[in-house]
Order: sequence, then C-alpha cells, then structure tokens
Amino acid sequence: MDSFIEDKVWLGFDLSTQQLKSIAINENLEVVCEASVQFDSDLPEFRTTGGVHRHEDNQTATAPVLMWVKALELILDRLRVNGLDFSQVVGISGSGQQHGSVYWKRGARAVLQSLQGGKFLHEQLSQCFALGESPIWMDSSTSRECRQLEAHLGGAQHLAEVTGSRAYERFTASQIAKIAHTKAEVYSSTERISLVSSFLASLFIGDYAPIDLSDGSGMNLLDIKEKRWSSECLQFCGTELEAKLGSEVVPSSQVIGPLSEYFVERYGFHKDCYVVAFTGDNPASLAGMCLGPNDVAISLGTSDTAFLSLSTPKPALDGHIFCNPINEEHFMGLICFKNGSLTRERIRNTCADASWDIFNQLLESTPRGAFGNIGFYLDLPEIYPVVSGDFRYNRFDNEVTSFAAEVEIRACVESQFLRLRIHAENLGFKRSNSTRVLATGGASANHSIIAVLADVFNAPVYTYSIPNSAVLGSALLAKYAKEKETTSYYDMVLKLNANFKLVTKPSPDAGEIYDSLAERYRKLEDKLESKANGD
Ligand code: 5FX
Repeated sequence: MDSFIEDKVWLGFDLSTQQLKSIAINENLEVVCEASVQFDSDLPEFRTTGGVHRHEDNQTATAPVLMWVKALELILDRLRVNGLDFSQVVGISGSGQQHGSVYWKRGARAVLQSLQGGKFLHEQLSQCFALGESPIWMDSSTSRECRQLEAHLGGAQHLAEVTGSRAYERFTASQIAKIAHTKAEVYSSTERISLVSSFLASLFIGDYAPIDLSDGSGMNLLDIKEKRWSSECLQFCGTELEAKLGSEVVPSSQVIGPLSEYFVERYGFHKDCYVVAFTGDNPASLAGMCLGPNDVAISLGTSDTAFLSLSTPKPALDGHIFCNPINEEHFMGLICFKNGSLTRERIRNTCADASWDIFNQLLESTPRGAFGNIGFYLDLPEIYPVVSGDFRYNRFDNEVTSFAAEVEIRACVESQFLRLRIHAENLGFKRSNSTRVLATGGASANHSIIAVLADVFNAPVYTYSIPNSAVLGSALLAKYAKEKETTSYYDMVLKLNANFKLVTKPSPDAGEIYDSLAERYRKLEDKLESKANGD
C-alpha cells in the first residue's frame, strides 16, 4: 500500500496545554524532524498564559480554538523549514491534552469538507465554532454538575464502574452539561462536540473525526467495557448528545480517513497519506513509553503521576481507568497526586538545610522502612486522603509530633511512593517478576530517591531518554495502524529498547519490608480519610 513513497516517515503531533509539538519518525523509529509552537510567545495575539485563559471566578479555564488552528499552520511551516519533505509522510496521528472540548457550529462540517488550498485555515474556520473559548482540563467550575451526574448514575462508585472514573470537574461530561444547562443557545447551535484530540484530527481529514476509545474514556460518558457511549450518562448531559459526539468511538490505532485535499494542495503532502485517530496525551505517552502489561510509569514532578497497563481493571474512586491505546483487550490506569516535588523540597529545606546533597546523605543513611515510622506530608489537600497537614506515626501506629530529620526525610519519600503503589494496586496493578518501573520527571534524576522507588515497588527502575513521550507515541501509533494485522505493538517498538536505561534494582529485602509497610500505610490513610469525613 505504501510502496509509493521512498524514505517513508510518519508524523505525530501533540497539542498540549502550552505548546503544539510535532515529530517525524522513519522506518527505524528514529526522529528525523521536529518542530514546536509555543502558544504564549509564538501567538501573542491570543494573550494566553501557559496557553490558558483563566477567568475571574478562579475556576474557569479555557483556550481559544483559533489559536490551536493557527498553531497548526505555523508548525507545518516550521516542519518544512526544518527540512521535512511532506510528500514522504505516509501516515499522521496525534494527541491532545485530555478532557477539553471544542464546540463546532452548525454548518462547520460543510466548511471542513470544502477547504480551499489557497486560503489560510484559520480564515476559513473563523466562523465555525459555537464557542470561541474551549473549556480545558484545568477548569474546575463544574462541581455541581459532577454531583448531579453521580446522583443520576446512582452514586460515584457506579459511575466509576461504567466510565472508569467518578465525576471530575475537568472531565467532559460535566463540562458539556454546564454548557447545555447554562448556555442553551450555544448547545443547540452546536453541530458537533470534539475532544482536543479529535478536533485536531478533524482538521487533518477535513471532516468530523471520531473520538477514540482512550481519550473518550476521560469524559465520564463512555462505557469503557462495552466500548460505546453510556446512554445514562448522555441523557444527563443534554439532548441529542450522541449525535453531537458522533455515535462511533474508534480504537486509537484505527485509520480514520485519507488526509484532506487541503493539505495535499497547500503543503504538498502525498495524496495517499492516511490519518489515524488522535488520542489523549496520557494514552499517547503510554504508547511512547512502550509500557508493557505489568509495567508502571511514574512521573515525579509538581504532581506525582503514575500510569499503568492493566489487564483486569478495578475502577476506584481515587484514580482513572482508560481503554488502552496499544492493546484493545487491555486498559490503562492513571493516578495523580498533588503533593509531589514541592513537598519533597519543603522537607529538604526544613531537614537538610535546603541541600539535595545533605538530603540524599540522610536518606541513604536511614534504614529502609524508617524504623517502622510512617509519615503523611500533605501541603495541599490530597486526592486521597482529602486532608492537608503533616501526620506522623511510630511503629506502633501511634501518632507522634515529630521525627528526627533523617527519619522525616525517609518517611516523606517512602510515603509518597507507598501512596502511588497502593493506589495503583487499587486500580488493579499487580507486580510481577517482569515489572519495570519507568521513572520520568525532575526527581527521576536523583539516584537516592529512585533507589527508594525501586524498593517500594520491589522492581527495577529504568529511565527513558525520550523527551516527549506523547508526541513519540502519536508517531508510533501512526505507523502501527497499518502494521497491527501482522505485528504486535511491542514487536514493532523493539528497536526503542536501547533508550531504556536501568538505573537501579531493588534491595533483596525490599519485598519483605514494604509489603508490610504498605498494609499499615493503607490503614492509616483510610483512618485519615475517615477523620476528614467526620466518620
Ligand atoms: C489527565 O487526566 C489530565 O487532566 C492532564 O494530564 C491533561 O491530559 C494534560 F494535558
């Protein structure tokens, strides 16, 4: 099929909060070209901060849709300047920040289908949106709709069983419900609602692109096991919602159409270039990191996030289950905790004279398990337990007021990783002898911290030398879409194994120490949560 092109390349995009990024990979999965557009500095006319408009109520967060359209035009110019020959692009895929929604106005489909190569995209699409500002994942203005949706479904746990998550403000169902309930004229003039990912895909195919199963799982609208829209959830949000979303939801590696004639004419893409469903940035990252069935990827940044591939998911109230983009039988789990690097820094400042060297020395000189002491360091109310403050327990689980500096440091790091482990287990994660922990984010460069991570998960920790896993995952999915009949995703990405670097292995006694600590941690955490709820 693709024999028409020599030196084939596959193009991936990632439309994230602050930038649009793109890479092209070749047959050997090497990056041959890349480009990016920073929204704030490259498109200053939209006056965003970090790609976002934060509104006066401090809860509403939106981004201008036309900024994203212009960013696409700019990035294509940059790819060309950086040497990409568009006629060599065989297939395109992409990802987007999850949960955000785009409201296409009635008549927009006809415009998409008849784009004229001689004109700018943003000019032709300027009147195509019922809402110029798209709600994005940072929006937290929909608490009321969330509680109503959970009640409509018979409770938070039931909603989680169906859609993979309890109701979240940033998820698309409550966002759509807010618009349907408070801006009826916008809702009724909307022809189609896209996610950020399927919006970008729509530009490429010159038609409304279907939502894919993985990003669709971040909406509180998809029945993730049946892999179709949940009529109960649709009904709560607004009338005729299925028609507005498009009834078809497709696997993330499905070809959704040929590239629009517009790009062939204007940029010189090959007429046989195909487009694969676009997905969410987190599912695309899972694909980019080539995460295996028992692996867990942990990003240690401002927030500590873990995602994992799951064969038997257990939807819970404290994490998310999405359909897996690289294995249609599997799922992926995502958990995110707020008290990450800033909390580690606070403990470093108070216990180690603001020095990472001293912090690391004290951490290493304290025995694994911190003499049986357990601490909770919650600068912000956590996702679970929803409390803030410092709480310290001795080896008899009695609350104490302070720890020695070296115990405080070890208890802080251990407790952050125990939390990730326990909540990953809650979603169905099971450690096996082949489990790898892939560490990313700022703190993954700190060897002393990473040694604790290996011990708490009782698994070797690897780092992965790819700067942007979502955009790589998108390019890989573009390639995989045409190979999946004959090869597994893991076989296709074998060549990337060289990018994994083993950083540390767990200590021989890690299982023994941290299995029992995890059990105690779980009980203490539940106790804190019950106390917060006044139980
Ligand atoms: C995940 O649920 C999130 O809301 C974020 O990670 C966004 O996807 C960021 F783009």
